[in-house]
Amino acid sequence: MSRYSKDWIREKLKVYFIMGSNNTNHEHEFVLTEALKGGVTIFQFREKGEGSYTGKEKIELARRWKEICHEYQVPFIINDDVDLAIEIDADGVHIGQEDESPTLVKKKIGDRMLGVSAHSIEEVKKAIAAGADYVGIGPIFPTNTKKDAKEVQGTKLIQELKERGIDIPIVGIGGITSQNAKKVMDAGGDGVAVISEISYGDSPFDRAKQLAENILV
Ligand code: 3NM
Repeated sequence: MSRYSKDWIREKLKVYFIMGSNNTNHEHEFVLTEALKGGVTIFQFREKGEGSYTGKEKIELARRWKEICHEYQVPFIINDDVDLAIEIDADGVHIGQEDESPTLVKKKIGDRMLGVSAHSIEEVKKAIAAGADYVGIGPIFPTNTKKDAKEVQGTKLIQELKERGIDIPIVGIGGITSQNAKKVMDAGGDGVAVISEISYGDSPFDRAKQLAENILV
């Protein structure tokens, strides 16, 4: 069981911002705060890759960013790092197919939220069986942010999940901008997850606001 209802999760997934300290040219806390002010509804801490923080510094950064998100009543999700999520009492964990098994992760995190990246009907079904609260489907459009992203799949899988009546909250990811976000929602997505659209904007506030406006219509 999760501490959150499906409806609550669907609401929160709408404007899903993901960032690590190396995903921006701005001062990173500024980006996070501006994005939250602009209308982000859930945040994922994805601290990985070149120049990212590790060890104590990573823990401190996560703790700080969680506090900031909570000032805006925005849930704080951690990518991959289950131990960190438990240590700082994050609201959830997001894992990929290469990470620990979702069943095991769900056991460890208890009633916190579990998100799983999935690229096929089978992977979605497995995630549901393991107790996932939502699935991330991508890459919807070409992305430069994730170097090992799978083949671009458009909104096909999202549509297929809806057609088959597979009932789990869905967030699309990969190359999403305020211009193309509506396509994800029209296909049946509950929300859009973005990194660069917000993190590299001249004004992360404007980018988040625009994204929220374009999908919340
Ligand atoms: N996961 P941007 S694509 C983190 O396909 C991530 O599962 C993906 O960054 C997947 O919004 C992606 O800058 C990168 O394209 C998203």
